Amino acid sequence: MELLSGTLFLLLCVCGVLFLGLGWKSKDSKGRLPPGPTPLPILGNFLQLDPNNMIKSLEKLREAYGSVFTVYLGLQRVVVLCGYKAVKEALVDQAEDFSGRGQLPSFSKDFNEHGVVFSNGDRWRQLRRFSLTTLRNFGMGKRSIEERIQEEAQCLAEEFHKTQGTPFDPTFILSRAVSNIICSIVFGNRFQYDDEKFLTLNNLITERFRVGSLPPSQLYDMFSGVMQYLPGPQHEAFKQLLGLEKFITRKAKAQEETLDPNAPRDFIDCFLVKMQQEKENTNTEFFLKNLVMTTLTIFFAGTESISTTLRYGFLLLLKYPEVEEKVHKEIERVIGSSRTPNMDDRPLMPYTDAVIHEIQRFTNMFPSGVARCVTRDTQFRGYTIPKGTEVFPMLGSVLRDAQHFARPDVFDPQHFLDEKGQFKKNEAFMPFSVGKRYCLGEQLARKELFLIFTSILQNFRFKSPIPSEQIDISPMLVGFVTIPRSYDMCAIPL
Ligand code: LZ1
Repeated sequence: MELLSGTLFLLLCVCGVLFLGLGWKSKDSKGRLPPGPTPLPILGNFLQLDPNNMIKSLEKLREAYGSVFTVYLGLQRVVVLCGYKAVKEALVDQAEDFSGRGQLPSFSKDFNEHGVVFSNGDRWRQLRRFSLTTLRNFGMGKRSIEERIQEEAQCLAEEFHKTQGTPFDPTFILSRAVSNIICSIVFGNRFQYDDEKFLTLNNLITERFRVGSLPPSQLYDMFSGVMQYLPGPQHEAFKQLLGLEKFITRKAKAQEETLDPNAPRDFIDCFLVKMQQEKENTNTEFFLKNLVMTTLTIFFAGTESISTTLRYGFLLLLKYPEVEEKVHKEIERVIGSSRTPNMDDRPLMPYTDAVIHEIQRFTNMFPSGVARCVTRDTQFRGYTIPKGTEVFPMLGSVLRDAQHFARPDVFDPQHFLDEKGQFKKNEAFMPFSVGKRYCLGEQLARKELFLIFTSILQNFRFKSPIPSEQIDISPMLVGFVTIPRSYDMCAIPL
């Protein structure tokens, strides 16, 4: 009897699991989901997806199922959008439907739905509006963002001078410079490049991105239910963010003591002022946890992405000296050598602008975007996507869409130039994503790329210690982000 009931119990469990696993089938009876490979219970499409190479696996599925398809990362259903047309129709034409943030377990766990990047609903709307206006209006009283970037670009050029034309790996110095710009905006001050505290902070972020792109972390995002109980580097990532969180919390408390609501010194001060204004509001989204998490996301989103793009860009110039030469010529013609570049120079420099666009296109910083989700049951191209379903807008497939770029796999600034050599916009240029959740740092990033790029090339000619034919411009890693291979360069003063 005992044995029988035990067996029965087991059988019921198995049935339950199978039923749960297949639950999506019955749930979707009201509408058709986009096509996709048949998932297994619990495992989903694990067998069709290589966690070492998620992006490649998804591109393969596109060949079989078309530019809109469904996959299951474990139990998580994901609708994948490929190419300009599909991404634009979803994120722009049905902007409200696709304005949710998906769950990236390896990030969401620490953020726990706080801060501007990983929240949803009214909290997200309020934090986004605040962050956008605060970043946009930064001129108020104190120095503008442009001035902060210009100052940092000059400090970076000085560091380049110290290498005296000998080969060096630009990774660390670039990430310090870019990180300093964010520091100046959120904390009110930059740091010396050898400041201990600054280096610690900076290492926390670099490590976070490195660990976050390793296979166990990708697996974690697929199977967080299991991976959170297994040992492995995925847990390190959380420790790094905790270190940053503590630092920012301490900093915010210190600034509160000396706050002058009439003269906010930085982003944190602006948030503190907003907290005071909303003190009476019991439903306010402006409280310490959201301050810390919003600052944290701006801090770390603004550091690795931009410094990696610059690093990839310098590598591409080493590979194509003739492109670098034309940029030098344009800088000479428009700016000269005696004054600091500013944003008014950009419209006069179509070639440089095209090169920077092409660098961003080629770098493909976020191949699968940052996961979205649909905010309600959504009709899309005759399919029904149930509320809460994750959506991957494959930005990499848009940036290499053969319908929009003549030679998608080749680095060629002509992609952004017309016959007269004037800058030519391309609607498929969307490295910052599009729709209601496009990158809120876009304007900042574009200023930084232009000002740092031109300031360095105004002062230096690049030289590669190895022949340019031997330079490998294919990425070292394509995961949540794209990372170029490491390299050494020489900066010869002009
Ligand atoms: C982001 C970045 C990193 C992680 C999440 C969102 N936006 C960089 N820009």
